[in-house]
Amino acid sequence: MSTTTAQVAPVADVTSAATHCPYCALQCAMVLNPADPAATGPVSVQPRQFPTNAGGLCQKGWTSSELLRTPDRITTPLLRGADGQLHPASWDQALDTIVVRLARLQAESGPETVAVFGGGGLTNEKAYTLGKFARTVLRTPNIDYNGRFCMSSAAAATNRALGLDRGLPFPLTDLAGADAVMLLGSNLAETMPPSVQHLAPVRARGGLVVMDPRRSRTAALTEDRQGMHLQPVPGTDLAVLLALTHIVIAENLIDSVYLDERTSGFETVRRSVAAWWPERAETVCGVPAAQLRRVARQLAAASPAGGGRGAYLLTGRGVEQSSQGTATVTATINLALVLGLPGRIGSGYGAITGQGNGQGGREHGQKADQLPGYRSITDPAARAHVAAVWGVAPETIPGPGRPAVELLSSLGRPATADQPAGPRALFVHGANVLVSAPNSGRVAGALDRLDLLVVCDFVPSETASRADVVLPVTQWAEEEGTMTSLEGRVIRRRQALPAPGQARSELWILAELGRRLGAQVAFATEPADVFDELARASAGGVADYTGLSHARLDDDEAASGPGFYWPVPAADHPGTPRPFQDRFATPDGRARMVAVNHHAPVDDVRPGAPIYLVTGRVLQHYQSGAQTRRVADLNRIVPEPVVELHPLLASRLGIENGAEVRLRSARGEAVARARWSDDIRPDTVFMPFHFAGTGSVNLLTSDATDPISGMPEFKVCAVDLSPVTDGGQP
Ligand SMILES: Nc1nc2c(c(=O)[nH]1)N[C@H]1C(S)=C(S)[C@@H](COP(=O)(O)OP(=O)(O)OC[C@H]3O[C@@H](n4cnc5c(=O)[nH]c(N)nc54)[C@H](O)[C@@H]3O)O[C@H]1N2
Ligand SMILES: Nc1nc2c(c(=O)[nH]1)N[C@H]1C(S)=C(S)[C@@H](COP(=O)(O)OP(=O)(O)OC[C@H]3O[C@@H](n4cnc5c(=O)[nH]c(N)nc54)[C@H](O)[C@@H]3O)O[C@H]1N2
Ligand code: SF4
Ligand SMILES: [Mo]
Repeated sequence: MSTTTAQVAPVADVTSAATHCPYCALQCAMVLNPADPAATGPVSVQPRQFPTNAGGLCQKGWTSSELLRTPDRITTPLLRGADGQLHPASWDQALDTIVVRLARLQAESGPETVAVFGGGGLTNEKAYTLGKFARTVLRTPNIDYNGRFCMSSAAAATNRALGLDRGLPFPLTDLAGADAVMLLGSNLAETMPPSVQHLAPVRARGGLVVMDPRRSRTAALTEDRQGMHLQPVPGTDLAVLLALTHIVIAENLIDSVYLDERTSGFETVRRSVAAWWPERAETVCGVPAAQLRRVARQLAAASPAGGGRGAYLLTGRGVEQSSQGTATVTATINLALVLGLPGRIGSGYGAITGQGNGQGGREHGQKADQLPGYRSITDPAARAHVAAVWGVAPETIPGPGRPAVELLSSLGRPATADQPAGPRALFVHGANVLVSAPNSGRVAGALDRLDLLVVCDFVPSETASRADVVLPVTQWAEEEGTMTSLEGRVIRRRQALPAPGQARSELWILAELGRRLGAQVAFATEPADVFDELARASAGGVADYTGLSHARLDDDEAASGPGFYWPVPAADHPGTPRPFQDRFATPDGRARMVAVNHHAPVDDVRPGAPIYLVTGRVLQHYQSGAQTRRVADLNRIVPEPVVELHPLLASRLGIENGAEVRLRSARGEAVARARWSDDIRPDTVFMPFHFAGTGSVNLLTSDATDPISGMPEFKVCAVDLSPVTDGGQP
């Protein structure tokens, strides 16, 4: 046990900071001006010019600084006492408690008994340190993160097809030049509002195509100038894509020169889509064959081979959060390849990354199967490289751990004939799994089985409120670091004010825990130093940051411009806005086409559960809502969960507009207020996942996962609905 007392860092007075929004991957640029840096006054937020947001912010960005002063901000460590309540404690008490209990659990059950759950909101520096901490101090393979819920299907498909997963392998501003942009299961108008301005020229040309079972705000944007909204049966996007590819091939709209020069596997894909003629696909997905033909022809006309200005296919969570998410993204890439789009200026395929550092979060080693630099943890050369940076022997680095859903369900589970015991302790850094994980009733049971739950957060999220130890951390405006945006652009997060009370950076917490646990490995705590180390660890990897440092990023921004696109393999390298121009990142440089086929959702509609439930987001709230439910302006606009349903369905079920509805699935029940809307298919209801308690939609969702990516099927499951009568009883 430690004998030194944790020192509280001196408070620096900071005034104005040019930084980026704390929330989504668009990473809109803003300037923060604290009225009174050391005390509790308000902090003003002003947008600043940056290519992706072009001076815009959404409501969440404008109100982001309110959370810095939230009344229930956690400002001291908290320990659960004998009375079952959380009580303030000193850092020494909190860290020593963790160390003593971890040592006992690991002595009893081995190193793997400790698990770590990270987040795509952590800076690159924190994500890197967390992965290093798990592998070198805890020596556990069991680390994964909420990006598994977000980007894992797109990542798996893109890595397989193109050899490298950088969400958008082109600047976002490139979209404006295209004749067609097809958004598949993405609602940009609510999830990244300032990005929509880049689509304006495309819309003016009638080139916006949106595929969504709802007429979302984004789908509505197609109506001004003959764009198109495809409204498939939930979970059938793959059938749509197979049909579109069928049409492009059958009508000889393919780019044969490109297919010959830049791809492999076309023949197998051609055969695999042969049976997906549009009339057959229509019976599966409900999209009229004529509309499928129109879209295929429009995309082909927009493509370089068709003589157009270019076309983009972009996927969002609507098509990816599926038990066939990897296959659906693969089919999207196949369609893009037959049209000759990827790797061409003005055309391409991209996945729209979600969380603030959803891109960097999947590069630096907090994913179960990865080491820093987007290296594979099973690759001996990658292990040797990273081991040398960490100063450990390669064989001491554990192998791959369990992906998120499996990790969560294994917590506290006793050993059985065919499964080892699950972890007994869990560290959570930057996720609120009790609200955001699928089948959350089961997650609650798993968290209850733990011997030790440690949560680092700055607000008492639902998950933190269940913890044995809560450690208070800094918020975005109180720390330095880097984020990697949806474009793969590495940018600087800058500190505007000191952290309140005893809140500390996770870099310090992990270093201090490492020290108290007797780590032989050194942990830097200055973000710029951590960055230099992660750059070395990334050297020669796919996501190569070798040529970057905080100083270079700062100089660049002062000079011209904002951040560098990875890979940046040398200090004089300008960065790589469009990595696939000359070749793909596969061994032979060709894009790999892989045949895929369609199957129904795992939890499909049936008697007793005849309605599709789809889930997603609304503009005002962010993710589990842990942050935005604490922002008064946002909570006033959207104070409670609402279930969107078509008036035809509502009247059949006797559900009034504004009445309470009970939803039931094979996993559980939830209650929400009905909102009639003819923007949704009459066989489908929509509910956002931003709320906790009885209004939490993840009580209903399925934890079936994609066999390749481990992505849960958040988007589609089967439910029944009934009006709530007499005070909550059905
Ligand atoms: N306001 C807000 N913005 C955010 C976030 C937030 O929580 N709130 N989170 C950020 C993060 S982490 C992410 S990942 C992104 C997500 O950004 P998006 O992917 O744009 O968001 P979602 O609302 O999850 O899903 C998009 C659409 O998918 C549709 N959908 C549902 N099922 C299906 C289906 O079977 N097929 C098709 N084609 N579409 C379907 C939904 O109706 C929804 O309109 O947003 C980021 N931005
Ligand atoms: N039904 C349904 N469920 C979904 C989805 C869906 O579309 N439908 N989408 C999924 C997706 S795409 C995502 S990304 C996940 C997101 O799910 P979560 O990651 O659980 O969502 P957040 O609310 O962002 O949780 C982040 C938590 O970390 C805290 N935090 C923020 N920054 C830091 C930091 O730097 N350090 C620490 N220690 N804590 C920090 C916040 O206060 C908050 O409590 O949800 C998934 N769940
Ligand atoms: S779009 Fe995303 S990054 Fe921009 S202000 Fe809104 S939440 Fe912040
Ligand atoms: Mo996400």
